[in-house]
Amino acid sequence: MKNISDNTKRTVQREIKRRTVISFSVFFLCVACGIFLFARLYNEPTSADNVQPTLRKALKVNEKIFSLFYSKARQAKAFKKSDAVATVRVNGGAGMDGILDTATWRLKVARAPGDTLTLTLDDIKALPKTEVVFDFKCVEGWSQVTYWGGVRFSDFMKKYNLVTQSSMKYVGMITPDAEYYVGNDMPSMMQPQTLLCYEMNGKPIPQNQGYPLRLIIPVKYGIKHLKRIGVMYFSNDKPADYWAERGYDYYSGL
Ligand SMILES: Nc1nc2c(c(=O)[nH]1)N[C@H]1C(S)=C(S)[C@@H](COP(=O)(O)O)O[C@H]1N2
Ligand SMILES: [Mo]
Repeated sequence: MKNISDNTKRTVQREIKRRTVISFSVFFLCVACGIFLFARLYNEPTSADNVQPTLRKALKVNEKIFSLFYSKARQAKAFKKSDAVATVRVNGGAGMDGILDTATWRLKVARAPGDTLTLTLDDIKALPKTEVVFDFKCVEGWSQVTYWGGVRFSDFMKKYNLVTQSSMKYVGMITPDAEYYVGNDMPSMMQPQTLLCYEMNGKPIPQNQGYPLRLIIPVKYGIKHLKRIGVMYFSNDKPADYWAERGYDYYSGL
């Protein structure tokens, strides 16, 4: 090392300095860009669905990716009945006012405009019963393993010959008072764990958890599991969705 000339030393020093300046410049540029982009996103006016258009675009890309990898075979992890909690958390009371009486309640299935099929709870119970135990997840951040029984949505569609309806893209559901409503994509609805559900822990569903009939759709977050179904309809356009209107992801898949 003794032989390194002063000239070479100076060149090396200069190179170190040059690189240091470049590193710091790039670093500060990145920080500045980050602040600028964040400020722009933060100040972006929200659109009709209460979300900044840029964030909405990102959610759309997410949805495309998830839909692409989604197949009918995909199922939520199944649990044993003994894993299920005894006390099931109650969450969300929109469209749940008052006590529902099955003497007057009917499930209204809008096959097409002006063509509505009207069913009683006994009509639904007459179909084969299927049970599912899965980890119920709410977007608020809690989850619990719960145990449900009812009729597979796909069995229901077959039984009532809803063939053209099942070729449509979405199923919409509305509470009897129209206060809560959701839309779900047909592949998720036809998935074998999706139930028109009338039992929880082997007993009729309690009033506040969706009596007499609720949706259980294990491949989706809780917001999509509409309690107390009044009306069901089919559409190629996205049905109105309570939480999507308030800024949540429409797809809300797990
Ligand atoms: N009719 C109706 N269904 C609803 C809701 C609601 O407010 N009204 N909330 C949803 C949400 S956010 C969750 S997490 C689940 C909770 O179901 P649970 O009360 O049986 O736990 O119901 C969903 N279905
Ligand atoms: Mo939820």
